[in-house]
Amino acid sequence: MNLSNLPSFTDVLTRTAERYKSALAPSPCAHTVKYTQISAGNNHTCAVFENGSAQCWGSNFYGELGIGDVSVNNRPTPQWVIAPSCTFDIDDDGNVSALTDGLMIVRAMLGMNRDAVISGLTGATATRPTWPQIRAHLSASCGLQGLAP
Ligand SMILES: [Ca+2]
Repeated sequence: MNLSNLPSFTDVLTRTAERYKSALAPSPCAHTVKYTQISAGNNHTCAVFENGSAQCWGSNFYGELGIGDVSVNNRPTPQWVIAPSCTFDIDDDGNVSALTDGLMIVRAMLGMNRDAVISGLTGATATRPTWPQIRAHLSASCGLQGLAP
């Protein structure tokens, strides 16, 4: 075996450094849109793109990220914010009323549940006449997380 053909230790280090340099160096971002606004809370950050879409990352304990899911409390990578499709016709009876729909929202936000929220407030033609249906609507469509079961 001819040991004179082996690379020197310095050559090996130099080649190894060159090989991994590209992996360590930042590469240009592939996004074609840019952030226009960034807002940071204590444990989360949200950014708005110039097209109006938004991403948030960080703590999601209270649903801060707006991703419609609080099952994972921490999201270190940017998550697309789900645009709420909330209608204030909470019981879906075709009528938006502060005295019925608005009061149900207030009751739910105060921690009430079941009949304590809906009693006497759902319309006769409501397609969401029960607490589970209303709770699901408030949670999934309106982004109200942590409502009483
Ligand atoms: Ca209604």
